[in-house]
Amino acid sequence: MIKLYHAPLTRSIRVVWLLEELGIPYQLETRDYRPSPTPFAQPTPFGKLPALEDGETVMFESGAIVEYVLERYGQGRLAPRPGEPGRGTFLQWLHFAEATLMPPLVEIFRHTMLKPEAERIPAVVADGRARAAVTLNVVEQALRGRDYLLGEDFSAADVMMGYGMKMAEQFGLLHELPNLKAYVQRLNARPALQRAMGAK
Ligand SMILES: N[C@@H](CCC(=O)N[C@@H](CS)C(=O)NCC(=O)O)C(=O)O
Repeated sequence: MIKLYHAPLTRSIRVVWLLEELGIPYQLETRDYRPSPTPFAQPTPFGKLPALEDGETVMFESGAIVEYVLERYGQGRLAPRPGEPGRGTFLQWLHFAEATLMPPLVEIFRHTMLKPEAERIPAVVADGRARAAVTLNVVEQALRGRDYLLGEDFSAADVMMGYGMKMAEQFGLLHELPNLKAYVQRLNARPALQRAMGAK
């Protein structure tokens, strides 16, 4: 059975959410998130959350885990298959969610909550908010007239993006973005996300 290293509120929510959407059994190894000045300090394989063990496979990186789970257990659900129409757009948003949306949000998080107060730099927060605003607007435009990133159908790209969007909402960055506000509400209504948010 899949073993998933998880801490509430961390990116491991993405993997719990995906497993719940797909109805795949898993064993949760919940850890306390350890705020630490050095990265790779979590009590999991590789020191990061999430991490996944599935037989011989032990891996980290939430996007890679999502792709692995889809390939191994998805049976064609929640993603266009390689070569199918929509595959490129799916991969684009799946990777955008971690590689482009998360970095400015993480800077905001580090310099408003994670770091000791004396080490927080307000200019980094201001820069993060400005960069996040531009990035969020790209998704706002992409969601015009669409329920989900691929159109009518919810996909694992929404799982990846949803985590960052909930963080952006927490930082008050969605006020002027009606498509994103509606998108987050739509995602919040999904029972699988509700179960993931409550996973302990
Ligand atoms: N790009 C990685 C980022 C993983 C990551 O940094 N996770 C955070 C929790 S959300 C973590 O483990 N931080 C603590 C550390 O690096 O020690 C992913 O998507 O899984």
